[in-house]
Amino acid sequence: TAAAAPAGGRRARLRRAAAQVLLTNWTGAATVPSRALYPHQWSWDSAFVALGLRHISPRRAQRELETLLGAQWGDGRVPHIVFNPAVPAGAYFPGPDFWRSAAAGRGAGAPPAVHTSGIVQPPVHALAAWQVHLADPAESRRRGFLPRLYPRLAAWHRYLAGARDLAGGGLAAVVHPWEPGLDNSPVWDAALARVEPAPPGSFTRTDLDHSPAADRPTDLDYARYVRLATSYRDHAYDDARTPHGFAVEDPCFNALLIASEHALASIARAVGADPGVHLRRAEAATAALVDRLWDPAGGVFLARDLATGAPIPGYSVSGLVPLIVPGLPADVAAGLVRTLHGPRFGLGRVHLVPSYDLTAAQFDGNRYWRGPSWFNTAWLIHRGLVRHGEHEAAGRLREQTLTAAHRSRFAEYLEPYTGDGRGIRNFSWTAALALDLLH
Ligand code: 2M8
Repeated sequence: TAAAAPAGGRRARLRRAAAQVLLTNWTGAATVPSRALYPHQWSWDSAFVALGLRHISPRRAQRELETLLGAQWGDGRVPHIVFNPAVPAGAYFPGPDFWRSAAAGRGAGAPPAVHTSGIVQPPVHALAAWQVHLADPAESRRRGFLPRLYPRLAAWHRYLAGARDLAGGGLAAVVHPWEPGLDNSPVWDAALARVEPAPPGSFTRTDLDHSPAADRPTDLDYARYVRLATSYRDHAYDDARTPHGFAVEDPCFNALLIASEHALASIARAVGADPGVHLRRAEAATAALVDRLWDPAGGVFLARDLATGAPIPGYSVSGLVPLIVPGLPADVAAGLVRTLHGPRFGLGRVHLVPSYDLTAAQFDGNRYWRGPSWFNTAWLIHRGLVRHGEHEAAGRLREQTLTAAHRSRFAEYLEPYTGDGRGIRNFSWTAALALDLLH
């Protein structure tokens, strides 16, 4: 179902509509993913938003990242949510009164005056910061954007490469299914099943006020998410002390860290610092990624469960995202491209790239990260295809993504076979990444 390219007039309309979404979702210092469902600042959303915003207002794109990194903790972690104090505490669960960052996170250096969550999300920020700089280098220099961001981004990467290398194998681990951003992916099912759910009635979900239950994680998923987050909080968000009930090395998370480490080398060069440390770290992490997570038989990267030490069987879009990694061995890249076009992901035959294996029993085309196609992963795969010279496939994916963004009114995600929008509309990263693909 490769869609026809939107013609000139349609492109201009799409551009205007996408810009309008970003204007509406801008709160004065940052962009919310959605006014209703996600009324605060999210970490990787902001990085994707900045990539689009730079085409409308490079200055605003800089502010987006500055606001997020302004809430960074002393230990280097960048929280996955920065709470907006103007939004009522009960508008989103789990909110500031659940995470209690300033008190519980004091030992880890949580900022005293900003409320944040205590977990993280994929590190797309250096990659975004470098692109934002390139959009208007003069404005960036005038505002001292890179010199101010560089130490913060470097500390963020040091946290992930240090405290989060739980297995000591050279990759960062995620300790909650919200951290990789692919919340209820079937890949987490087995690891999550070992987590004792929080008692029913001990918390109240707010997401179901805004999105159909069939498109969202289940109550049982949430009970386990709550248990894990509570335990981390009650151990002062200390990675060494917390008995992590969930610890996984995720390919998408680590691929983004590597791509961002390359971007950080460019940033280092621009501010007169040594890029060597970043390039060496990127090279070592790429070797670890291939060594620990590549599955040559499947032609995909698999997550590794640190509780069992074994790879997690299950093909997720996360395992294809390493296509963005510079310097990936050629046979690995070729394997990923083959898998993308194969029956499990059906590139060109379904809409965008499904978040989970189309042929698997767990595939559910409506439910969040268990099958629907998402625009951020499509954008990453597009970038990976371009990197590996797959221009025709990249061009088709780009046109499909633009058409789908328009037709679905910037849906959060799509049913892959019909291309129908799911979740909420006017979703920020959908609009931002469509804008970026228009340029
Ligand atoms: C979703 O996750 C949040 C929790 O962080 C939620 O379900 O409430 C995910 O899609 C995540 O990747 C995304 O960053 C976030 C905000 O768009 O929503």
